[in-house]
This record gives sequence, C-alpha cells and structure tokens, in this order.
Amino acid sequence: MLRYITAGESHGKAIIAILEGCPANLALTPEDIKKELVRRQEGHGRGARMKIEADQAEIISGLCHGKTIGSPLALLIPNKSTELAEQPFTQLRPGHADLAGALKYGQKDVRNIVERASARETAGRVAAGAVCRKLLAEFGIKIESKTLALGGSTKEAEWNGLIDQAREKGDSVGGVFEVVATGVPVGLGSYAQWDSRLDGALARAVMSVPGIKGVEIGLGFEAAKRPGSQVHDAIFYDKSRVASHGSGFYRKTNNAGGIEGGISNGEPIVIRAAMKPIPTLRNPLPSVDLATKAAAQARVERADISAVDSAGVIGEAVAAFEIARAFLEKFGGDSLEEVRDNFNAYQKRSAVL
Ligand code: EPS
Repeated sequence: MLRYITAGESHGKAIIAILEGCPANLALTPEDIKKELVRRQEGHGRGARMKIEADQAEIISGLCHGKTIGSPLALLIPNKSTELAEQPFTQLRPGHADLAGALKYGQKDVRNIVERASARETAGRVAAGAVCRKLLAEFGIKIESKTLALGGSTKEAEWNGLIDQAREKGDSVGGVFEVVATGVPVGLGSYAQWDSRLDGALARAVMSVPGIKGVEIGLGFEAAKRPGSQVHDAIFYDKSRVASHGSGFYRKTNNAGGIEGGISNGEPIVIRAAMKPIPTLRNPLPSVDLATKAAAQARVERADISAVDSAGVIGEAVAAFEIARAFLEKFGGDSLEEVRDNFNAYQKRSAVL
C-alpha cells in the first residue's frame, strides 16, 4: 500500500515526508523533486519567505544508485528561516487554525499552533507527490494545473493587478485552480465500497490542502443545474481506435471529469478547487487576545497575499499521490517491472473487450 506522512514545523529545522510503498527500480533524482518544490514557491503574491527559502529535498533513505529499492523514502527539506519559531503571540487570526487549535491542544502560545498549521507543510506533500508523479509518468500519466480565477476575476491579465491592489490595502485574495490528469487508465478506484471511490479520495486530498473551501470534479456544481441529457457523456465505439488508444470506446465530452461510479473511465480527470484568501492580513480584522480575552487586532505576520498558483501545484501533488495509490492498488507489485507486467496484461485484456 502506498502511503505517506509529513512532519516538521514552518520555522523548525526541516519539513520531512516519508513515502512508503513505492515499487523498487524507479529512477529518481533530487532534481525530480526540486523542480516541483521550485514550482510550489512561485507565483505573483507569494510572501518574503519564498525569497529566503530555495527548497530542495535530500533523499535520505529508500534510494540506491539513483533507483528506489522498495523501502520507505525519507525526504528532508531543510528550513533556512527559523527565527519566528521563538516569537510567542496571542492575538488570534480569524481564518487560521489559531483559535480552534489553541483550544483543542490547550496551548497558551498561538505560535505552537501556527508552526505546524502553516502551509509550509505542503512542501513535504509536494516532495512525496513528485515521486508519485515520476512513477505515474512511467505509465504515460501526466498531471498539470492552472489558475482559473483570482480575486473574483477570470481574466488573467487582471490577476497581478488585483494582487497588487490587495497588497496596498493590507488585504489578500483567493481564487480557483484546476488540476487535470491525463493518460489515466480505465479502472482505478471502485464503487464496491465508499472509501474505494477515486473521486472521494481525490476530493478529500484536494480539500485537505490549506485554504481550500470547495472542490468539484468535472462539471461539478454546474451539473446540478442541467438536465441529465446535457450532463452525461454519450458513449461511442470505433474499432480502429483499439490500436492507438488501447480501447475502441470513446466520448466526445468529459462532463464527468474522468470518473464514473467512483472509477476512472479513461478520460482526463478534471478537478477544480476554490481557495479562500490568505488569513493573515496586514490590515487586520478585529479579534480577541487569547491571554487577556480583551478585544485585540489579529496578529500580523509575514505572509502571502495570494498563493493560488502554488495551491494548484500542491493540488497536483496530492492528486498524483491518490492516483498512484489507486494505480498500485490495481497493478501493484514490489518492483517497477512487476507493476509494468500487471499493467500490460490488463491493457491487453481490456483491449479485446
Ligand atoms: C509558506 C511558508 C510561510 C508562509 C505561508 C506558506 O512562511 P512564513 O510564515 O515564514 O512567512 O509564507 O504560510 C501560510 C500561507 C500559512 O497559512 O501559514 C510556504 O512555504 O508555503
């Protein structure tokens, strides 16, 4: 079973990801991970921290002579900025984990909450996702993302201006991004049990990215407004496609977003997510001081104005993990060769259907 966890605080020594269940003999370099970490740091509206960090992961286990060996991969991303770790605060920031976290964990210093709640943790997810992406690429599966809307505008030409305006006002902006996975074979996930459904797994994973408040697959909320005849993707068959596509079945539309009955149907998997504006505001909202219970302005800290592009990259990573997990559940083997044999046998069998 493919699984991962992360550890580490935003201003602690490092962010760490441990990925277990990756088959042996997958070629992997620190560069494969670094290029995704670099993408996570980019985008207009990112804060000063991104100029301090130049994220890269050291692969400290699970790799020998540039290939995975089937044991857990430990990926360590050192933090350069550690100075905030020792700065206690009690002025709760609405929209962040500050209040709920302090009450839940019985903490008097909100610093003890924000250090782990920080979106910096997603560097670990992107590192683990980069390995999954490398595995999926071996089977022709690619995952990309793009920002669709920012600060309420779908016009890309306006986005940087909206971020700059928010910065001047001490405010922040959210947006919408889309993740698309192509080349996903038919048959990942299952309707047989609630927690086997691929759409459920993907929605949960994308919703778990900090700041995400909405997730949809395919037409999503729009499907609820249309009659069935304008939602469901008509099915066609053309025998001549078998050689080139591995199957004669095809669709002309993809309103389902690549998943029907909780199973990938061979069309691109399309996921969209809505990200709320960053909660730390330079022009802060009214709040309460956790220590005194007196009215106070929310804490102002170094923060991003917008991180929608980055959230898209993180969305790709968590989707890569879920698709890789479902892929290995179906075609699983301890080495890449074994997975390939299983995959090829299935492709051959489904091509004759
Ligand atoms: C982040 C690192 C953080 C923030 C941001 C994400 O660094 P610092 O707190 O030192 O400026 O830039 O954190 C948040 C958006 C958040 O909600 O905590 C990163 O590496 O992505």
